[in-house]
Amino acid sequence: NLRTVYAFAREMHSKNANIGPIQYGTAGFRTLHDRLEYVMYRMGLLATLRSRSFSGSAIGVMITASHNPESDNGVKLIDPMGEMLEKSWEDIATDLVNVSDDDLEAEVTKIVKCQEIDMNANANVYIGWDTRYHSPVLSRAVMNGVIALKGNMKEYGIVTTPMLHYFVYSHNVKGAYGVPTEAGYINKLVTAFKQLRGDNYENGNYKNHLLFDGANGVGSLKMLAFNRKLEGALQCVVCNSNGKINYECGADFVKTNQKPPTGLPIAPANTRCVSVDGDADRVVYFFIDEDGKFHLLDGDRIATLIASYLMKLVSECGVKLNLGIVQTAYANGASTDYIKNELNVNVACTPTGVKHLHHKAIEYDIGVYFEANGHGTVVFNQQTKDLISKTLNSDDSTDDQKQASNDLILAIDIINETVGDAISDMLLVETILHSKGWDLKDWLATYDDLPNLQQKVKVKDRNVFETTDAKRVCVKPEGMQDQINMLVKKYKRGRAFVRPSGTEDVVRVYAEAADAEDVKCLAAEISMLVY
Ligand code: NG1
Ligand code: ZN
Repeated sequence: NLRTVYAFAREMHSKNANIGPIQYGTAGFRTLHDRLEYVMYRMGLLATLRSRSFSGSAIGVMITASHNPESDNGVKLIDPMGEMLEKSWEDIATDLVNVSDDDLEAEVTKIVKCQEIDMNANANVYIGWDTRYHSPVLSRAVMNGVIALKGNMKEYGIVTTPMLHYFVYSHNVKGAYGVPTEAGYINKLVTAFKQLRGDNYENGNYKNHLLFDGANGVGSLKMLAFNRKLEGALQCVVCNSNGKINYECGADFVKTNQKPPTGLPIAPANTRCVSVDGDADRVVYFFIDEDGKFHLLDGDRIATLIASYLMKLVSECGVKLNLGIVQTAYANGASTDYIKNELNVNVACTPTGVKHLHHKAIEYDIGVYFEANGHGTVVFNQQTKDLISKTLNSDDSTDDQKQASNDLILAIDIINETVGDAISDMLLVETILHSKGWDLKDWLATYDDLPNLQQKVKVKDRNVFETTDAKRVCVKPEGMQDQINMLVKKYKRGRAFVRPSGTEDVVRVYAEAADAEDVKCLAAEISMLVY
C-alpha cells in the first residue's frame, strides 16, 4: 500500500534531480515558490510522523515566506506546545527533503525506526497559509503528504503564523489556553484589551487612532476581523491590504530602509503608524514629525516598553519575580544600555531566530524577548501565573494589589505566549501607551538609538561565512573578524558584525556608531570586505 503512495508522490510531487540540497533554516525551508512542491509534500509526511511520535498531538504546518518577496514561499513546522520545531527534527527534516524520490520510502522507514514511531497511533496535522497566490497549491502538496501516511488534518486556510501556533497549543492543552478557532483567538485578545482600556479610549497624549500597514498580507485581513470585534475601542485604519505582498511596505521594509512604507494616506504630523510583516509575526511603530523627519520604534523599543510596564505591575502586586529581556546582536547598543542602567533588568543575547530567544526567555519568571525587527513576545512560567492569581484572590491583598494583579492577568491574556504575534503585540503596546497617556514622542524620549545600518550583500556562496558567540564574531573566512575589528575601532561607539542570512541568499552586514555619517562609512567598509 505504501508503495502506491510513494509512486503517486513521484508523479505528483517529484523532486527534480537537478535541484540542490536545501536546509531547514532560521524559519524552516524558504526559497522560490516553484521549487517547493516536493518539500511541502515531504513536510506533510514529516508532520504526520511528528504527530504520531506524540501519540496524536496536533502539529502545525505553516506555509509562508514571511517578509520575503512575493515569488518566495516556505514552510515551517510547529511543535505541540506551539513552539518551533525541535532542533533534532530540523536535521531530520533537512535529510528527508534532500533524498531522491527513489530513496524517500527508505528515509521515511528510517525515521519511523529511529524515532520508534507507532504507525498505528493517531496523527493530527493543522495546516495554515499566508496570502501568497501559490500558497493554496502548495498546501495541497502538504495535505497529500498527510493523506499518504493516513493522518488526520485540519485546514485553517489563510491565517497569520502566530494564529496557527495558538491553535496548535490551545488544542493540545485541551482549550486551557483558549479556544482553537479564529473566533476564539480574536475573542480572547479583544476581551482582555477592552477590559484593560475601560470606558475612556483616550488618555493624556494618547489618541485613539492609528494607521496600520498590513504589508499587503494576511495581517490586514485579520486586523479587519479584529476591528469588527474591537467596535471602536481602537480606531485602527487598515492600509496595504491588497497589493503585492511586502512590496515597498511592511515591517521589514520599514525597519531595514528606515523609511515609511508606500500606501499610507497623507496624515497629520506625528500620526501613530504601525507596520507588520507578510505573515504578521513582526511589528514596528513609526511616525513622521512636524519637520518631516521619520522616527522608528522597533523591537528593542517594544521590549523595553513592555518590560517597564510589567515591572511596575509586578511591584504594585507586591510579589517578587525575576524579569529578563532577551535580545540578539541586532539590538541597538543604546537599548541594551538603557535596559541595564535605567531599567536595571537582566539582559541576555542569543543567536538570531526567535526560537533561540524563546528558549532563553523561559528561564525567567517573566521573559520578554524581541528581535530588533519587531519579532517577539513575552513568556510567563506557571509559578508566576499562580502567584499573580493568588494575589488577586487573597483576602490579605490590598485593593491596589488586587487591581495590579487583575491588570497583569488581562495583559497575559492579550499576549500570545507561543510566538511573536504582530497584532497581539500591537494591542499590548496600545494598552501600555494608553495607560501611560503617551504618544510616540513620549515613548521615543526614553532613550536615543545609536545610528545604525543593515545591508544585504550578495555573494557567490554565503555558506563560507561562519560565526560564533551569538553570531557576533565571524570565524570564517579566516582573518575577516580581525579586519572588522580594525575598522570598528576607528569609530566612536562603533560596532559591526556580519553573518549569512538563514532566510535569504545574502550576507547581512550590521553597523552602528555614535555618528550617522560614520555609520554609513563603517557599513560601506564592511560590505566591501564581505563582497
Ligand atoms: P535571517 O535571514 O537569518 O537574518 C531573518 C531575521 C531574523 C528572523 C528570521 C525569520 C534579521 C536581521 N533577521 O533571519 O531575525 O526574524 O528572518 O523571520 O532581521
Ligand atoms: Zn514573519
